[in-house]
This record gives sequence, structure tokens and C-alpha cells, in this order.
Amino acid sequence: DACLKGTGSLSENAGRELKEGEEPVVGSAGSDVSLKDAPTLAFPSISTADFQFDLEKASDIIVEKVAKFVNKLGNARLVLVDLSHKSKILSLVRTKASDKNIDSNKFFTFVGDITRLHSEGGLHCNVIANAANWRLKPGGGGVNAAIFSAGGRALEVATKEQAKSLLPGNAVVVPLPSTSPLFCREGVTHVIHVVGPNMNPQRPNCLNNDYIKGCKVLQEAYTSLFEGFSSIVR
Ligand code: AR6
Repeated sequence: DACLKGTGSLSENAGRELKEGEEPVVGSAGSDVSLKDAPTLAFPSISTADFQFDLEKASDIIVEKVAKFVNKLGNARLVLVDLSHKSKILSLVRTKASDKNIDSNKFFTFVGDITRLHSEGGLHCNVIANAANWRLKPGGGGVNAAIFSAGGRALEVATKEQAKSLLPGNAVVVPLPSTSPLFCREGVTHVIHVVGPNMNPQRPNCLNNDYIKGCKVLQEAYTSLFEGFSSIVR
């Protein structure tokens, strides 16, 4: 695709969060080509902003699910993304992932807008996940609004072809038409919508602080997400 040419010069490490003592890897011609071309899923922390899910519990679940899937995905990578270097969820997950000795080439955190990872962060992710609402509708704020806005009409249409709605704990894989700006500008070929558990009384299906149910639904959400990604990679 013409729109994807000429992108090789960006450093991959612009938004990457380094572990304490870790040195930044300077992009040099040839050395990191295989890593850069590895299938990569960028995902936001599901349910922890608008849906108000507890960050400690969510970070345990993210690390547990990443540990379970990361070695089943061949050379594919998983990247947890958030907007700010001050992100609490990124720092919790980094600490817990390093305690579990998860391979930092296969799983790392990254600071940036998930809709601009390649154009602004120099990180190529062929798949991005969305923290969606059950109606799979654009807007509403957060990462959902950003992804539907960046994906354009093409993403809306492609989403409707796959599903009309989604229950909490489920994910749906949406192949992105090449007419979508996310495809052309960022090299994203699939968006995976995920609906997580909701702890916010102002939003539908609130679990009223029931973290037994909530943790189960969040675990199911990440399982569906990573299984969806692995179905693309295979
Ligand atoms: N890039 C990367 N990360 C982001 C971005 C972005 N552009 N925007 C937000 N985040 P949230 P939820 C992070 O609220 O809690 C919507 O209205 C954010 O900092 O988007 O699952 C939907 O329609 C946080 O770490 O999702 C649903 O109704 C993470 O993404 C509801 O919100 C998730 O925050 C879903 O709420």
C-alpha cells in the first residue's frame, strides 16, 4: 500500500516506558526489523476510566492474562497503552509484569494516543483494541470516541457488519477497510472492540461494586480480546 511506504525511519521507542535501569534501544538499520514487523496488539486498560474499575484489581488481571497468552502468540507482541506518563495503571502493570518476569520484548507499556501510535509514536501496531460500549456506538468519550473518530465511517460500517451489540466480557474482531484513515495512516488492519465490566452508576449494566462478578467479567474480556488477536495472528 502506497500509504504505508516510507515509514521505516521512525524510532520505535518514543513512547515506550522503560523499566528502572533499562537503557533505551536506539533504532539502528536492520537490528530491530524483525521486532518491528511482528504482529502487535495495542490495547487500553479496559474499564478503568469511565467504567471506574479498581486499578489494583485490574492490573492483577491484565498481568495474569498477559502471562497466560504472551507465549502462545509466537513472535506477536502485546502493548498496554495509555495517554499519560503519569498513568497509574501503566505503572502498576509494569511493576507486576516485571515481578512475574514477563518477556519485555513481547509485552510492554507505551504512552501515546492509541489512534496515533505509528504516526506520532513510531510504533507499528497492526491491531488495536477498543474499550467499547455494549451498543458498539461511536462517541461517549474516552478511547471509544477517539477510535471511532479516527476510524471514520468505514469503521462504523465494518463494525455493524460484525455485530449489533456486545455483552460485557466479550470482544468482536472487526477487519478494517483500507479506506479507513486508521488503516492508511497507522497501518491498523483490525480493531477489536471489547466491552468490560461497568462500576459507574451513571452507565448501563452497573455492577454496584460487585467485584466478584466484576473481576470475572474483566477476566473474560481479556481472554476474548487475546483469543481474538490470536485468531488474526494465526
Ligand atoms: N489512547 C490511549 N488510551 C486512551 C485514550 C486514547 N486516545 N483515551 C482514553 N484512554 P475509557 P472504560 C485510556 O474511559 O473505562 C466510553 O464512553 C484511559 O486513560 O475509554 O472501559 C465507552 O463508550 C484508560 O486507561 O474506557 C464506554 O461507554 C483506558 O483508555 C465507556 O467509555 C480506558 O478508559 C468505557 O469505559
